[in-house]
Amino acid sequence: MKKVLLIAIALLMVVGGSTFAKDAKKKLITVGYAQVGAESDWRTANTESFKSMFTEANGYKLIFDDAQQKQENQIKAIRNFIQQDVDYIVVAPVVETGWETVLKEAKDAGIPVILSDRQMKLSDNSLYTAWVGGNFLKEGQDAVAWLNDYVKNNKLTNKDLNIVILQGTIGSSAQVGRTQGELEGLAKNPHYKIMGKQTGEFTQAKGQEVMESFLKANPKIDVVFAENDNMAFGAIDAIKAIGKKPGKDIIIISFDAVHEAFNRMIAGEINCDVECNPLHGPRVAEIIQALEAGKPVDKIMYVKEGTFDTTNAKAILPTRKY
Ligand code: GYE
Repeated sequence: MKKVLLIAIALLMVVGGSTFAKDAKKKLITVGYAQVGAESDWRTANTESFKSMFTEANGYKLIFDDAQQKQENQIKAIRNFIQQDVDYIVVAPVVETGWETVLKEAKDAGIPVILSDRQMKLSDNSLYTAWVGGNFLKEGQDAVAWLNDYVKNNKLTNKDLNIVILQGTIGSSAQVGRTQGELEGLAKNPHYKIMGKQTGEFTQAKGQEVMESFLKANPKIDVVFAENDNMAFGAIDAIKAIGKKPGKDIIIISFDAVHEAFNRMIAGEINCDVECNPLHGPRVAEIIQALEAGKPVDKIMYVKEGTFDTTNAKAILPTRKY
């Protein structure tokens, strides 16, 4: 009798132990992140933010996919995540449109989709749970507001200014919002002459190439809007190559405000930088934790962002996290 009891207890311990081990494993929340690519310093900081947040130590298993700036790759990645039955799908969509089919597949599989960074334009907003990122339209407006102040403070109000725009990936919400803010703001001043706008795909190499062609077509450019810092770095090289001084002969207004851009502002090569915060890892984790706890989450969450220029860059640089 005693022996039977002992065997029963031992059996219970084995069964109980293995269930416990399974529970511990099950507790890791699996997150598939369909990332845009690795096109910029901003993107590198964003990837790092996810990789350092979604660790096993923090209770997550992260499946990370770099789509190399191609929507078709992101769609494939999302389908893979569905097949692997992840707990959550996170997408930083390359472009705004064309997501309904794959998001419906995620919905049918019962997997919540969280958007981060760029937005999607959908016929049915119930296809995603929440979005967190920057307010790109406001960023474009802030950039023009800075130029308006600069013009006033430097007594340039009566001067025509030739302006070019290095746009981001066409159709990405970061490009759409920033370009809209810029064009609407610039249209209010007849002295602002837009001489060209073209995509530099958010990369330094393409930014340089497009700036070179702008300068060839029109050497009298006064202002450049670069819709991200890496394109601004490329533009700076193109401007230097024709013997002009970036930040002096040509005003440079950029977006993101990554670390290197602060160095460039301190050096006087970038005049103004509108901030776009890439540290979305912890923000997405907060959304997931709320959902796990059955709490409601806001559908749209804008991150607060500032504007920096040569007057405050040096003081602010030591406080920057990316
Ligand atoms: O400005 C750029 C990156 O979507 C806000 O993507 C992001 C943009 C960012 O490549 O540097």
